[in-house]
Amino acid sequence: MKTTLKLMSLILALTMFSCFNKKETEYANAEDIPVNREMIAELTSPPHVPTPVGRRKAKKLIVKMEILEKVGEMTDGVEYMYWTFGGTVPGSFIRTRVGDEVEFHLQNHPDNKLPHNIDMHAVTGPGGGAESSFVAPGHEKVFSFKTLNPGLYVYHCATAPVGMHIANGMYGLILVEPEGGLPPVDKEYYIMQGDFYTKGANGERGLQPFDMQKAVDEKADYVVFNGKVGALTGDNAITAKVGETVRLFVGNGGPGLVSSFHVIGEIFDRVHVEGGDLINENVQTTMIPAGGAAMVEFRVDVPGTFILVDHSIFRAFNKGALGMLKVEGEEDKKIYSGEIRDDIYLPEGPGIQEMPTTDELVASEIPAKSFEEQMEFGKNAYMQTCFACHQAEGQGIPNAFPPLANSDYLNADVNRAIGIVLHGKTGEITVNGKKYNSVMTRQMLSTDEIANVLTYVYNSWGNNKTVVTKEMVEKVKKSK
Ligand code: HEC
Ligand SMILES: [Cu+2]
Repeated sequence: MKTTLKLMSLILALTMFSCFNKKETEYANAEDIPVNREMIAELTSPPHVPTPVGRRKAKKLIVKMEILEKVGEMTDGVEYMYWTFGGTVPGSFIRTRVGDEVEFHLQNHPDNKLPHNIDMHAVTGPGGGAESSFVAPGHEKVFSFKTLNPGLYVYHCATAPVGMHIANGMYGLILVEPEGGLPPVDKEYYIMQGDFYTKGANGERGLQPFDMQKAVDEKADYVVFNGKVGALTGDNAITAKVGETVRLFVGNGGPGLVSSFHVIGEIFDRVHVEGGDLINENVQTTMIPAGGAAMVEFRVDVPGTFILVDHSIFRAFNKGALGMLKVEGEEDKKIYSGEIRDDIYLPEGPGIQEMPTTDELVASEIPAKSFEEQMEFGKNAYMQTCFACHQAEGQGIPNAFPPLANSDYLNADVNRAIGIVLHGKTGEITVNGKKYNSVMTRQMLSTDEIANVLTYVYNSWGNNKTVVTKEMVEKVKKSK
């Protein structure tokens, strides 16, 4: 009698146990996944992302997001009144898993001027939450939703005029991981492109107001990653070590432009196309629509600085859509040799010859006969070789390429400048009070061309009018 009772209770306990232990994959619909316990969501500012969900069970996830309207720097000397989710552009990264019940608290700071709301593309419901979250300054709105579909989703403000709220920076990403989480990687980063429209032209100083007409015409003054020019360059570059796997959560807030996302010198091993389940492999450039996202994964095999761009390339070099991934570690000459040789190629000649010495090169060129000619030839050389990085007026690109215009570094030491053009330059330098830590490759120019191009640079844009001669260049060359 006693044993049967024991047996029965054991069976009962076992069935109860297995019932509670029911595997989540057995739920046909994500909405049936039970949530156990409550948890405050970790929110992070770009380029960082919260801890992966890993094997954690679905939970009631409490998200507290504060809207802040605040002035920030678009680029050197240019300020902008950003409207933000969580104080940054893009807004705080939200990381959830399928089956989570998200209790969203949208807080509009009392110092703000305007009402806002949030439309999350991860939400199944009217307006993606916009209708329930419209909140005036000094108020908090609460609504809740269940994450049904795994993927990487954009969220944004959807208060009229919608385009204006987005253009001012009101967008971010929410990730819904599948059960068990995404496969682990070594490094994860959060990057989001956006286009900005200012009353003044690109670079015009001061606090720049939003320009509605330019936005309607989609004529962006700035196209940037993470809200400003240089958010991911120089000291702000994202980093990895040789051999590590990297996952980029890349979004595009728009409001107007589609991004052709590319990393110079890398091939994406895997791309979650449009942030969904479809995986494409071996991709060079992935298209990220306005209001869309992608997860991009690759292993870094060699050291160096890899440049992130919108491959609509003027946006990268002239409007700011340029970031950097700095990879440290051992070189692998099998994968990438670096420059081995520079030979002369003569299609009609008897095969490959050696590079001639500088003297031979000089002899075959017509040297400049006057200062005016030096300036003319120098300008040509500048527009062919230096312009891409240092820009047309020598103004450079903040945090990436130092200015040659009015450069204290340039003016302080002509032999050093000659050396830089001859041999290239790496390592930290300070130009006009700003630090740069990047790479300028050796410029393949003859002694005459170096003399001309530097004479042009020294006699333009407020520099100290040094005239650089071929002899000066040769002296530096020999002194090496
Ligand atoms: C591929 C991009 C690139 C090109 C092309 C390039 N530079 Fe640079 N240059 C740089 C970078 C990056 C630095 C800063 C290097 C560092 O951080 O150590 C630099 C630094 C300099 C500096 C010293 C810093 C300053 O602002 O005064 C001079 C002078 C200079 N470059 C001249 C030239 C000239 C002249 C040319 C053309 C013949 C040229 N560069 C072509 C990228 C470039
Ligand atoms: Cu808004």
